[in-house]
Amino acid sequence: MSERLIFGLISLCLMIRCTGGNERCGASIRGACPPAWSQWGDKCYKKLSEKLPWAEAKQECIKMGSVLVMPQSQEETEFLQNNMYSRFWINCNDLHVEGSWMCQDGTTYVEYRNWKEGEPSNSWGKEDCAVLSPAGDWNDVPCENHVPTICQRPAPQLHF
Ligand SMILES: [Ca+2]
Ligand SMILES: [Ca+2]
Repeated sequence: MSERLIFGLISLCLMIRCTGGNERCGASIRGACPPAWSQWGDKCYKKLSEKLPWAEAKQECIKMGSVLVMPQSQEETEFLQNNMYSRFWINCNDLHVEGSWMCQDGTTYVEYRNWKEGEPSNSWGKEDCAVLSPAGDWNDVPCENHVPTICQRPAPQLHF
């Protein structure tokens, strides 16, 4: 049975149990992440066990019905560093136009930037993918580097 199906069945059971005006019940279900996913706010996160090149990392997340992580605040970054990895790929690249960085939360363009001083440096003319460094700020590195990966997906929203 797929993870999605199991989660769907759990949600359905909870939904049936929670009919009948139990308000606390409804509130506790909203935003629950699937098993093996960690929650922060309205997002769910999962780390991959393998270090991967950027394009493969992005693809692996899509295979799991998620996207490559794109933290948009210091608070979110701290949660990820404390609970997942201290260093990981983020969904930012300048592969299409050198120096023009595209950061995306799924398909939504993200304005937030947190480059380390002196970055992005495009060192040796071949740094087109962004890594969140242990200090919490960003650096551009070669996309073929093998780096830890975190995937994200929205927390399911169940309305009663
Ligand atoms: Ca570049
Ligand atoms: Ca760099």
